[in-house]
Amino acid sequence: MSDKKPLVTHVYTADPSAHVFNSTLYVYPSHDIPTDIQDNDNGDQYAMEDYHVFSLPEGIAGPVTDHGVVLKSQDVPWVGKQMWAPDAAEKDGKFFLYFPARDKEGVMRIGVAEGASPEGPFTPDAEPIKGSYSIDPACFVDEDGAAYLYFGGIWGGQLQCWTKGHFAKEDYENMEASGDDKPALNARIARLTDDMHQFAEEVKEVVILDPETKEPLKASDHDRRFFEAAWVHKYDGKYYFSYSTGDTHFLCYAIGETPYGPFTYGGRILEPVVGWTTHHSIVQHKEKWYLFYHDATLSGGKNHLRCVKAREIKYDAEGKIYLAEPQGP
Ligand code: FUB
Repeated sequence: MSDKKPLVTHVYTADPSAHVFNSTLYVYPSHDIPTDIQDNDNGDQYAMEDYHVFSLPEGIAGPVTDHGVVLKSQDVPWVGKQMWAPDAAEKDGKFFLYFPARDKEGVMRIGVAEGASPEGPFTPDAEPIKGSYSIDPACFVDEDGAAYLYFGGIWGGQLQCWTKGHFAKEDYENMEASGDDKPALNARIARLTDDMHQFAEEVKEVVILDPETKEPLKASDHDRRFFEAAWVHKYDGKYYFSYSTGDTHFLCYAIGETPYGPFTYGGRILEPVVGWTTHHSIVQHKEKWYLFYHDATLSGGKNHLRCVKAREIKYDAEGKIYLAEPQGP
């Protein structure tokens, strides 16, 4: 396991969202910080307060530049605590940072901040995106310019509290449905407005189908059901929705014909790494495709002190993803 070197070693980083902007490879990760808070299923130990941006002008084997703090919790009026996994997007020469955090009432929401450069800084909107909830925003801008925000995460990510159209605090303790007769909770998607600051439509569910039964994955299918860390990329005209299975610690993917899906389960990309969480992104840089991910090797296995890594992925003739070099022991 975890046979690659961390890309960044002077700070702890996690949840890497990688993009190529202006021909340069950038990574937008969470910035993990030490805390005395004990690990729990709430994720209270992930107590992050700001974001850095990193560039890799020569690709994953070259030097990494830290562009410093580009947004911090004190600058966002609605944020209470816990700035979790962010993502970035570019549209019409402007750059956008999407980020989740608990608001002052402890409810996870998603915010947006805008900047003139991929390296930040980013100026946040005063309020979270209207109608947003839960965690792990991932912005996909399609070839026609339409932009979509995917989001959601169960357990500490609170997605299980949003099945009734409002935040149902009483559903928090359940964490998720269980049983072979119930569908799994789904990630969410909404197209963004042209200015990238709001949802342009009602939030919809991202359904993952079993390739055999063509039915939505079941709640009891913890090896394959969505938990958190949504990511979408396009390869050979198809939309790939990838995600973490959380408590079973896999990174998986599913393939669809449109940004909305439904997506048919395709397989695993990465086996469990050192540390509880697994979270990733997939990006093409020059001729190659890369998986950015994290583990907790840099801190000797502390779940909340993680490090970002990258490795090449390939596609077989059927479009199935595999690691260019198999994951080591
Ligand atoms: O980094 C905090 C949380 O841990 C992220 O939002 C999840 O995806 C998991 O990696």
